[in-house]
Amino acid sequence: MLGRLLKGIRAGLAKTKGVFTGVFDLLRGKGKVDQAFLDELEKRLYLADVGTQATLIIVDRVRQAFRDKEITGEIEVFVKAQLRELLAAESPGINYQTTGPTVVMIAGVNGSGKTTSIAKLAKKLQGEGKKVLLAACDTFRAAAVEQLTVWAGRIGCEIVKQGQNADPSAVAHDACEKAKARGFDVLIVDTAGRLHTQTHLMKELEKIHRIVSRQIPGAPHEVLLVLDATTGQNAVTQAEQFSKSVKCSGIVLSKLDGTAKGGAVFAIKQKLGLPVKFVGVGEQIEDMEPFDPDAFVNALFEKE
Ligand SMILES: Nc1nc2c(ncn2[C@@H]2O[C@H](COP(=O)(O)OP(=O)(O)OP(=O)(O)O)[C@@H](O)[C@H]2O)c(=O)[nH]1
Ligand SMILES: [Mg+2]
Repeated sequence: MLGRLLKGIRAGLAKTKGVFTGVFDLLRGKGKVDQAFLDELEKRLYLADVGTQATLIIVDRVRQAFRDKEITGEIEVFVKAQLRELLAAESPGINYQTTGPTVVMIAGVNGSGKTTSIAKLAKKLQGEGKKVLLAACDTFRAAAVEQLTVWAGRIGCEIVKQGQNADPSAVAHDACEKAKARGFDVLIVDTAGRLHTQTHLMKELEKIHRIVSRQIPGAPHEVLLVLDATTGQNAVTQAEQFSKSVKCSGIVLSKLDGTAKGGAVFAIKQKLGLPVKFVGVGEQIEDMEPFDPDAFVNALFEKE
């Protein structure tokens, strides 16, 4: 299991790994842990997009543990452990309900990878034996319903939809009814891309949330924010702004395959306290991995 996981993340992280080479070259070098070394470590972690806060924490801990000591293999082990610890999540994966459908709501800005991530997630859950229903609540963008319908057809998944410009909350309502009546295990709700500044669209998101919570106790059980990893630190800012309107439970970090900015997972976790739950590593249906901090950090530090 871990082997397969590592393989997917490894491939997806090829570019980010390149940036992290700077960090582990330093840790595998010779000399002393002096101020020059610590400054260099700070610079290289920062360049790897780890983010200011997470970088300062790591450098400070290295300073406390190794100041004036020789650089040995121990320091690499230490830094890896620190990186893992920064990413550790209390609730990895989906928070499944034992009774009634588990509702997973997906949100994010335009083009971040929401719909693709939904298809990937649905396929993964089906593979785990779950009965999955999709709700096409992006009625705003032309062809959005069609796009989700095509995915549903490909993976053999049922979908609740209405036409373009229908009220997304009405679609969500119908989907909840169907999920309950027909014993679906998981309902995944697609939503239109939006910016936090688009007040009416943010209100609409809140309304979908409200409707779902009225229909099914405790729902939505997950609100996953899909962030495009290629936007690096902007993804962090985006998440910060989004979280002000809807309470998110985790992140899906998409497009990790196309970027050297995968280090942003550290900044996201540090700044927002939101766990990355899944990562997207390509455009194909199988290109999604549950996020595993150990596998992630190991993949970053692996030699070619
Ligand atoms: N390389 C790569 N491309 C991805 C990944 N996830 C999504 N994409 C691509 O990103 C583009 C946008 O994906 P969508 O899933 O349509 O994004 P969305 O957030 O639903 O977009 P809107 O509904 O328009 O807001 C598509 O071309 C996807 O194939 C990923 O993990 N890796
Ligand atoms: Mg979409």
